[in-house]
Amino acid sequence: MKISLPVESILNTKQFTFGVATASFQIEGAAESRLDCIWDTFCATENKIKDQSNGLVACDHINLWQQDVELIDSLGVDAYRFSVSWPRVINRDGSLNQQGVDFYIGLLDRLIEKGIKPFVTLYHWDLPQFLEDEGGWLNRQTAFHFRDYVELISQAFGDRVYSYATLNEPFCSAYLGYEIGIHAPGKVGKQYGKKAAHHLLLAHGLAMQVLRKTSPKALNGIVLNFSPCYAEKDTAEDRAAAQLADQHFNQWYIRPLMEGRYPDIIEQLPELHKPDIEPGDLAIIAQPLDYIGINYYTREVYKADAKDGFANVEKTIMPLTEMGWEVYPQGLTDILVSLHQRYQLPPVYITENGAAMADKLENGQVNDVDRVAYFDSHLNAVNQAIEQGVNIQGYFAWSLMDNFEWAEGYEKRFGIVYVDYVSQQRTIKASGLAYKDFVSQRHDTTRSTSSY
Ligand code: IFM
Repeated sequence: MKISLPVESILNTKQFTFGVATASFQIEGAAESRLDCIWDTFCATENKIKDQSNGLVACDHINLWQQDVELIDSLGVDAYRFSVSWPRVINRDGSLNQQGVDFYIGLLDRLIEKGIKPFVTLYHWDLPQFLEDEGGWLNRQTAFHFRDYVELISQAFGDRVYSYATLNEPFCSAYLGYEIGIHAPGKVGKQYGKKAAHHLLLAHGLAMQVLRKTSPKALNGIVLNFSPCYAEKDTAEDRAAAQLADQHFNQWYIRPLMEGRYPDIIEQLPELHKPDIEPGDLAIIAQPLDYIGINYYTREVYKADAKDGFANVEKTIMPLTEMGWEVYPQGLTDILVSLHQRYQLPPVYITENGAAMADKLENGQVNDVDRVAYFDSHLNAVNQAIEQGVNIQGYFAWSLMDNFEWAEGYEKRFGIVYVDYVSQQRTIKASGLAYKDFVSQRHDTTRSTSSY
């Protein structure tokens, strides 16, 4: 099983960036050498994580990072997307923790030496616990603390970073973390979700203003996740339900960035559910972006519902991944094309795409053919979107290696590299080999080791 794209596809050239992605809390471990974050607290709370695990060791990347960089290099990819752990690089008083900063500088320098472009996410969900104790993302001040952290860390990194993303998937931080409570910090209530979302978006805008000054040469942007919304039946009621869900879960995050306003449904929200918007906030949020990162895994299907206006339809269409998510590559083309038609998008990077599968390590090999098929169909979906006019510049496989899958613990494996959590042995899966073969056969330009 191989990954194969039409011969003329830009994805077959080295003009298109291919990478692998991870996030700090999911791989780093070494929790004792940083401040606590909301995920440490969440993991320590009973019944929040399926296998009762935590991020104390994870993939031990803090100790094994040099071999992990060798691994990334061996895959032949152009770029590595990782996140900085905010609680690892700052002290309680907001000053920099030099030991934490040095870890990332070492990593950045090694990547640059290898000619691998560093794509750095500044917030991938690990909010310092002391800030949560002051209200977390429900407290407007957290946005300003984020701005200050971004200023210090981007100055410390100098010109080493190829691309910054301010936030990863603010929908997940706000909705999963502060509205339905299945992610840290586990708050539940419709009065919280959109307030948290607004402060996250404000944090993004403030950080963009900083990055323009501290890192003017980097590609600066944000990463959003999208699950395109489809109607169960082709009826006016179900179509309206799908559109409403889309406003809440997708457009709520992108429209303020692109147009400086929230979707019109804001007018119908009960006062209590509305975000606390101060004059000037939306102009800060709508800073110009050098790129937008789009994460895609699956679609959602909705039907009309008397109580909330829409209700999620349970997945019955096969195949499903181990997460219970439908494999639906057409959804990736659809969301890219519809966003392109609706907004003046900056260049797009697919910053995450991948699948959890029931991997088995047998005789030193993982034959994850279903994941190879997933990458093949989704890369072809990206190609389709490009053919329909979307300016897509790169693609990152989620994930470089199996890791801590949040509330699912270590039971769900997304890696193209298998991790044995007892020995910390890494084994490249068939999907990793297929990805490597695909990226290595591209033509036109060569991976450069020169500075950018
Ligand atoms: O593992 C996560 C990642 O941290 C954010 N995007 C979705 C992935 C799979 O659930």
